[in-house]
Amino acid sequence: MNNNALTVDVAIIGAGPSGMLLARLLKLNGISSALVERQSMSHVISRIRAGVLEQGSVDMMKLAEIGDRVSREGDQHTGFSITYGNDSLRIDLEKLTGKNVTVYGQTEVTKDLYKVIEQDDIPLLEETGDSTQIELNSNHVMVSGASNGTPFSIEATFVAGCDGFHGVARKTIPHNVRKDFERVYPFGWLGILSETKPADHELIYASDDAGFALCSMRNERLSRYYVQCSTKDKVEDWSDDRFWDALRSRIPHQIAKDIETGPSIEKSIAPLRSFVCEPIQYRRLFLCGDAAHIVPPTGAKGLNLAFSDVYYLSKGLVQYFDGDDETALQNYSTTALARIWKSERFSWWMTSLLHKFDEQDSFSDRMRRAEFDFLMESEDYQRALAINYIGLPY
Ligand code: FAS
Ligand code: PHB
Repeated sequence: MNNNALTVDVAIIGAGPSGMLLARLLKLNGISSALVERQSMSHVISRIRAGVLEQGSVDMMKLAEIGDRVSREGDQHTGFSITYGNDSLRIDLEKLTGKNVTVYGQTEVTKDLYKVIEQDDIPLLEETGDSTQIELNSNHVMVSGASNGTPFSIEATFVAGCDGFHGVARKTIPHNVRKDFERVYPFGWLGILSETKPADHELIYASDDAGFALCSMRNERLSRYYVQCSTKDKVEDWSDDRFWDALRSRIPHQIAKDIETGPSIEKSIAPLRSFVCEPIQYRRLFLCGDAAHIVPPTGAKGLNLAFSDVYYLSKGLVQYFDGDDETALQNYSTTALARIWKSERFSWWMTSLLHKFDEQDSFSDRMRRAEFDFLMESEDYQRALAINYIGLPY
């Protein structure tokens, strides 16, 4: 007996930021959806991930009518620093572009979204594990599985794959239709949270002969730090003392000498890759966010790119269900991929500039240093960086 037989306009696989933002925007436009999530929502909300929102993402939160808290509690940043050894360059976002970015953790975004998903009473089938299956038919889709052991089936007009890099949706596009583009980096990021005063009031992207480090924050008593590590490393290989020593050795002495250290309250290693799937739509299936692409977090683009995907897809779905026309929906993949590839390029460039590649020869080291020196000297080059960092137009 099927305990959950739903019929909605759009089935959404994945209740991370992409899936929940899409569900919310559709609801506000009178389009019904149902969310399917492999984990428990408490697990989804507990994940520590992105920290920087482009203005476009904040605008999307306002469009979804969840912009109050981020406007109140989000920290406006008018610039950030890039350092190389003891040399430091501040990228003045406000002067170079007239725009800022907002520091507001993805955890908070997810909490804001989940609150309205519950208020909107949008069906959310959680703890589905790997049970979810997608059936693409000519005039509808079927999504089925088991939520907490209870079978469900969803009949819908379309299905949105918002289920991240390891999800099931992308695999539904046949291999002879889909082309994957990938670069796996020979290093990862070891990240910690500590209840300490952040190293500076702005972010510091640091590079040194020993490798990359990032000083970020969530608030004035919660710091978020990362150091480049080997892909072979395990979290248990990195004591707090080893982490702090590595961080201090990769940032300018002037900053390192005053850094407040303390116990890590979260510690994790993220692998780094660039990845794009083409196309990101197939028949009645549309991919959004990490299901469609992955960027190394060096450019702070992952979450922000997911939001622009949702902007394009929600616009196309609203036009379709309003009976206007199907053009935007038919062109979703082409439109979204144009912005995706430019963000992929920026994230790859920032990663290449700031990380030590194991097999890097002395010539490549000099190229990295020369890139930094040219950035120091050229306001035009700084402006090109700033335009990408604050977020390219949708
Ligand atoms: P998500 O991966 O957030 O959400 C996908 C959801 O789908 C998950 O809840 C998952 O449980 C669910 N799912 C998966 N398979 C499923 C299935 N078969 N059925 C149902 N549900 C399924 N970006 C930055 O900008 N800065 C960072 O510092 C940063 N750090 C990151 C660290 C890590 C470890 C990871 C993995 C990503 C990081 N990112 C970072 C990128 C991250 O923020 C993503 O861009 C963002 O979460 C994208 O959101 P979604 O597309 O919703 O994907
Ligand atoms: C973070 O605060 O987690 C963060 C900030 C900027 C990045 C990546 C991560 O580029």
